[in-house]
Amino acid sequence: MNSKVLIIGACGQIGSELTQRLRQLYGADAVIASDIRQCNDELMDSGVFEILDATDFQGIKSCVEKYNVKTVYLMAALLSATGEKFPEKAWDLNMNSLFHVLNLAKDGIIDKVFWPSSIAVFGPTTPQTYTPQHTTMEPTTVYGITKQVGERWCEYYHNKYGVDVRSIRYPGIISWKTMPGGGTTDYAVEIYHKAIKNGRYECFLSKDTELPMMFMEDAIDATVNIMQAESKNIKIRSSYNLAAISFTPSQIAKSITFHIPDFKMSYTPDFRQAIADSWPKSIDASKAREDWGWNHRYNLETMTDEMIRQLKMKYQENI
Ligand code: AKB
Repeated sequence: MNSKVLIIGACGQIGSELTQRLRQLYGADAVIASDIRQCNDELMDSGVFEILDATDFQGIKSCVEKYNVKTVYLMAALLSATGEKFPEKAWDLNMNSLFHVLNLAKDGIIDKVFWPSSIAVFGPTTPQTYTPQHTTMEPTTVYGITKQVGERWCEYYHNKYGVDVRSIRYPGIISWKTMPGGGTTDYAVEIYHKAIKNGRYECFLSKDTELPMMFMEDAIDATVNIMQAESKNIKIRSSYNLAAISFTPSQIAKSITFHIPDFKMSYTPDFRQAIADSWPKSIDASKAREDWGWNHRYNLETMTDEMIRQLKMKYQENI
């Protein structure tokens, strides 16, 4: 049986689009999608799907053996805002799922692992602009702590056991197919939906809160590129800084008014403001560029054009 790819957390914002891209690249039969719940019809109908709990080692191992899986993308995680509400659950899910997958690689059952880290590994003592790859990291969220610790474990498993694990520090990801869930950067997706449906949006961050962001197409390209790169080119085995664009809520609102002139934005910061304030405003991704040729394609304007175009069609279809 040919070797296969397994995506754990395939119903999430990134997992769902990654699954479809990998199915296009490697063939529908070669990519096993899994999640703790059923996904949308498009994903469920496009290839094999398994219900899988990312904290269940035996469940993951059985699925890997059943399909002769050699590469695992571990996309299941509790994000920053939800993690603050359920700290123990965030620790349990984010850490144990990683150990399970790293241990399968250590035991030679799988060959390759992708694990997403995040800009949440940084904290208030980190330089906020053009944040370097190697710098002070004192995360203040449970999610950030799990990602920081996870990075150390990835590097440890690579150095000690030769595990081929690859990772990138995703910024906020903006997409139109699947909603994000439980993150601090989610406002930058919600805003487009509300702009089209209601013509207004109440933002939970203040107007000048600048954060690193990226359009989904670029995030998927980065994920595929780092996984396809030759192993010798992956010189960082904790996680790579990744960057595309940075903007504030008022700047994204302005880009929307170009398409929807009457769009109105108001600001009512909540607990997520403190999380956003602890994160960088922009990121230095030069190591990813040097080592595996990272480059982004979308800026704020081209991303807004695409979001508005796609969401208008999507809402039109549902009328
Ligand atoms: C979040 O806001 O928690 C995530 C992230 C930046 O990792 N989108």
